[in-house]
Amino acid sequence: KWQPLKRVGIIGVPFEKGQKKYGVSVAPAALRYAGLIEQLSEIDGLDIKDYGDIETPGIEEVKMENMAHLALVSACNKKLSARVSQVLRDDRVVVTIGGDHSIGVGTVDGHYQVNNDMILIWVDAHADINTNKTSDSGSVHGMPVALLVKEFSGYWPYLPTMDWQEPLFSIKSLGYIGLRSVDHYERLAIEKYKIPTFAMEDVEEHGIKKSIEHVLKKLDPENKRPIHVSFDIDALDALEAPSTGTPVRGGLSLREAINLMEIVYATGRLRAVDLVEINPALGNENDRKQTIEAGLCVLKAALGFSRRGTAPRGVNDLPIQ
Ligand code: 6HN
Ligand code: MN
Ligand code: MN
Ligand code: MN
Repeated sequence: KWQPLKRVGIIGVPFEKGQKKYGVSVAPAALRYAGLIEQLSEIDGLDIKDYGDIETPGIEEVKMENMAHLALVSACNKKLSARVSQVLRDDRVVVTIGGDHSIGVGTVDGHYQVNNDMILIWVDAHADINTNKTSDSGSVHGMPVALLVKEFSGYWPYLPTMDWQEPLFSIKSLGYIGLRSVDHYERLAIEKYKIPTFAMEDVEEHGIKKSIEHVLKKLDPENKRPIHVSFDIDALDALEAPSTGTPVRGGLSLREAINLMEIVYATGRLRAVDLVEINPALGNENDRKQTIEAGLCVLKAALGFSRRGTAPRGVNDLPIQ
């Protein structure tokens, strides 16, 4: 019954206030400049529509303990959530290009509004499940999962400007792949709520194919729920994707990430992908190029690009002289 949706909608989110470094907001422009739309359009049968960028200028800040730029993060995500819902209602797979990972609040919220049976695969070096009480950084890009899940509402104070976002998504519909930099309370949360998690040690033990298959089976044994993949480029090894704000060595190879995405694509149930935390301002020209290329490879795999190649449609012989 399920088959891959060949219609795709692209959203850019030039937002970087969920963390402290300059440059991650440049990624949507850098990916577009590198040929994002053109490269995706070359995939067999894809119909791409660009919904443009989410801009959030001129928002007045509010003060919140150990949580920087809450009002800006909130305003951006509110707009983003509505746009994500719109793309899904247009019957397109939504591809959101960040921006830092705080934008996961908007993408998942917007997806949940349309498909409340969705499952979420968080592919990341980090678990991004801190609250403002457990975070060492005060950066919201380390908190999106904690903001989204209903089981965490009791761990948050009242958050001014966030009234639009009702955390309804259940932590039982969440799985992790690629973790290797997990804070103490984040690990406690993973254990307490038994979040299906394939940290790098587990990927090592089972391989990437079994890892993603286990997570999908655990969250959705009947293979009937829409899938959202939130892909932080720092899930990749820092040698594969150096231009990112919080790189961690010893991560996924690009081959593993591509394979993960191919497997998700093959389910036919992928409805949303986020690609976040590419920071073109970090590293040298070569780092930047390598990181952007890696991001494009991951997205192409998610949208059906085949490494085997595809024969021309409706043709069964080579051209004759
Ligand atoms: N990201 N756990 C650290 C923190 O500051 O809370 C790192 C978060 C990184 C977030 O890469 O999306
Ligand atoms: Mn992240
Ligand atoms: Mn990360
Ligand atoms: Mn990061």
